Amino acid sequence: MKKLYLFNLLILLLPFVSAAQKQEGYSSNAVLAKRVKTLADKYPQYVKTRALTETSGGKTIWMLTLGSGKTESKPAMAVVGGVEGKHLLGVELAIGFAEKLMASSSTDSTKNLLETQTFYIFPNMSPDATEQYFAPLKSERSGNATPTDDDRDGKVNEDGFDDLDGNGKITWMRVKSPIGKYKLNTDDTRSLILADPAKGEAGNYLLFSEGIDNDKDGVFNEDGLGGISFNRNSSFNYKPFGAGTGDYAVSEKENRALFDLLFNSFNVYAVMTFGPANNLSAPVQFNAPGVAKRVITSWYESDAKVNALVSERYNKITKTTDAPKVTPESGDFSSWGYFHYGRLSFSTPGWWLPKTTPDTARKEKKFVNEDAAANYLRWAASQGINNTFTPWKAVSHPDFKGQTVEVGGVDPFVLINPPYKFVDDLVTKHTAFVVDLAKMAPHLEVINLRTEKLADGLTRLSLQVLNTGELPTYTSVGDRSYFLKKIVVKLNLSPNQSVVSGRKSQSLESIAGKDFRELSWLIKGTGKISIDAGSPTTGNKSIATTL
Ligand SMILES: [Ca+2]
Ligand SMILES: [Ca+2]
Ligand SMILES: [Ca+2]
Ligand SMILES: [Ca+2]
Repeated sequence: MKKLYLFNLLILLLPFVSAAQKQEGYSSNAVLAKRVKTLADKYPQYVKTRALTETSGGKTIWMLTLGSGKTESKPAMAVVGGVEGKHLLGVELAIGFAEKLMASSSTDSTKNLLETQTFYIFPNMSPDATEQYFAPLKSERSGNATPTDDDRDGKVNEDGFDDLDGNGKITWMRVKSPIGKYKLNTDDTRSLILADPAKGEAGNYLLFSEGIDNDKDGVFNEDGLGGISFNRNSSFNYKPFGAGTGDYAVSEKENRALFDLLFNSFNVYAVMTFGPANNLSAPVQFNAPGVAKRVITSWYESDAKVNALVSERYNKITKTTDAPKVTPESGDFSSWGYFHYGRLSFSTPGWWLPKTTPDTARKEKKFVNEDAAANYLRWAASQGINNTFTPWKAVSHPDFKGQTVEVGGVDPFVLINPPYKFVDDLVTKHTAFVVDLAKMAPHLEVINLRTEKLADGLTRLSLQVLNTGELPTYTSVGDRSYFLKKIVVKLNLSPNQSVVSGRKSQSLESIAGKDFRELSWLIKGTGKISIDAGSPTTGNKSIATTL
């Protein structure tokens, strides 16, 4: 009798137990720390974790090293998430990659990958900012906790968002006004669009983020929480004095710590960023004047060709379409990865709002005015999502006495982060892509070693140094950088041998994917001779023969 009761109780509790074990949503810093620790505990032979640094807000920047044996002497890829604090998905794609790769670590192909390559994973570079998603007041934030005076009025954080309707999230505020530049979108009157004076349209709404002008300077929410953005503080195309850029490039601890680590990691052949920039759905375009300048602004032609090859794979594997065109913001991390770090640098947001088609069953018409909010609402309806829009509701507002002020609109975060139930599939696809990219890595082989006896005790020794990978041994932009090492080929001679022609030690210019270099020497003397070839991004090979 008692047994039966217990059994029934267990059956009743089961759904709750499994729900509690399942990952229910995006990860807070506490949950991310747990996921990092779980990986290190579960796969000690492959996973090493460390705190790279702490942000000004006291939050840990995690680093995971995946691989086996001497990880620092194998070709490596850096995988970086959370470069943009609003983009929670980027964190999931980076840590999710580590989890999926480890989950497959008993298969031969993953084992082989982990024996030959290293992955440096930085799942969240903006932990101060991403935490705003989990805060009692939910609002989009890019900056860390460094205090900034964004509007240079001598005061810090004096005018942040204000939750006027008390719903725990910062949405939008519209004010009826004849000087307003916005009008209701006739395709969906829940959204507002800019009126087009060229078409004789007049605006009748002012549109702001939700809040009051706390410091009465006439501007709304111009300087709130959120200091310096990781993705605007890099040295390439750095623009000082902008909101969130910092006083100088790489002023922030997290930027500095990551850049120092990467500059010291000569073995990194590619940087994979999960962030706003996107050169994977469509590759960068080579632009000749852009590489003729002293400070180059275009990818080199050969590197752009590699980008095109990688982009082709990305589209094939992830099957994503309709990606919007994005211009990287100034000081962004992914551009730094190419222009200043000199590596192949790839980036994708991983998800974007699909282009919707009208649902005729719902009597929807084709949009006349393209608008992200209207498109989102149509897409959300098709997905059965009906809790991410706050209906516009009048509030009394101290800065607009006697005017109609309404608060409402689309929730923060939802335009760039999909519902969490989509995340697992996105992680699976992007993990498959990153693994494929790793398989394209430069890889060195020394082949066709031949010896030919000549007169006077001389031997001609020749061989080919082959790059079996599809990526080059280093980039064209890397030629301008100290931080990329060339392949060095070195002869180890026996005591009675000498090199008559050819160099005992030489470095090789970049070898393109599937390409090779032919080398030959004239050697005097007999006995054993060995040749070492290698570089940090390609791995090393040794080959020996007897003359
Ligand atoms: Ca200020
Ligand atoms: Ca609100
Ligand atoms: Ca203000
Ligand atoms: Ca405010």
